[in-house]
Amino acid sequence: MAIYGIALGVISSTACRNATRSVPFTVFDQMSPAEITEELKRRFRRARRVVVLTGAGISAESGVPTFRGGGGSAVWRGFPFEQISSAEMLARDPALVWEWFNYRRQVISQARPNAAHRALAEWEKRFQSLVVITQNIDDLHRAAGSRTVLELHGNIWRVRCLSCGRVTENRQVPLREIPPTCTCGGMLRPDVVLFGEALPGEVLHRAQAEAARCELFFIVGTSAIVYPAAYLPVIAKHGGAYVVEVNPETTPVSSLVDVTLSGKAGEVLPALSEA
Ligand code: BJW
Ligand code: ZN
Repeated sequence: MAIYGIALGVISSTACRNATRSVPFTVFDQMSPAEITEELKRRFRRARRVVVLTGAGISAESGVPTFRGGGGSAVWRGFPFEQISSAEMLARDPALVWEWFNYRRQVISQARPNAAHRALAEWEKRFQSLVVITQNIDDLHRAAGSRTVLELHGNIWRVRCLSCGRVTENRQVPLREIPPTCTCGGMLRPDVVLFGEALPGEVLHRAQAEAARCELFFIVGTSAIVYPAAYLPVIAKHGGAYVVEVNPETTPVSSLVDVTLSGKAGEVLPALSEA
């Protein structure tokens, strides 16, 4: 049986205005639960410290478009997302960047955690330590009930004032004002990490430390090309962890990992829970 995975959300200019999007589908080979090897099952049963690095692919089955995959990458109003999700664009045209985020806030507000997010929330009860390190800004891990979540790239529901620096939660959808302003009168920005910006230092250090000392490291639904997140599986491997990739496509880390479970996160992770 073939799996149809959402590999890429291509968001066009008209699509944005109409709040619709075209999503090409890619046929992926199915991973069957039988491919969960005896060794992985044994390690899964015995592990005490487990770390899971997640990317956009884990939220694809919740209806949140990925950035890359299936050989393409997302475009919005003619802008490649690398351009519009960049520090440079925020400085040049904050209103445009806010419109991009306003659109995505609408999409994400409709999304609910899927079976993969739920499986990871359940794994917290199973292991002595389970840390989810996510590149996602959609908050779906917390919505699923995960408590130990390290957000490397921020959170779409937080805003930061460019004048007073205050960080606040803002769940207004759609935004009434673009760009939104702080109570101090300063301009707000999304509290996310754009290209060319540093990751939150404390979060990154904790993620690196957790990767270095875990026994089992999962890398789920990420193209593993954005740094420094993409370096975490390398740290885990050097620290002696057994590294498992869950993705319907191969990635630059596929050659480094101990085992690749080729399939959709929403099918593979619940199957692992049963292993
Ligand atoms: C499924 C599935 C299903 C589909 N189940 N799977 C070293 C070398 C080269 C470059 C650099 C380097 N170090 C830094 C850089 C520059 C840059 C970088 O990495 N560039 C690369 C692209 C080359 N990095 C940065 O700029 C970072 N900053 C930095 O390093 O700062 C240094 C600094 C220090 C001091 C002062 C100043 C600066 C910041 C990176 C921030 C990334 N931000 C974004 C946007 C966030 C805001 C927004 O949302 O708009 O984060 S980019 C985008 O990519 C987003 C994601 O979190 C990130 C990763 O993407 P992810 O999650 O992997 O998703 P996709 O779409 O790529 O992949 C989806 C995968 O899912 C695919 O593989 C599918 O097959 C799979 N999939 N369905 C399971 N059902
Ligand atoms: Zn302010």
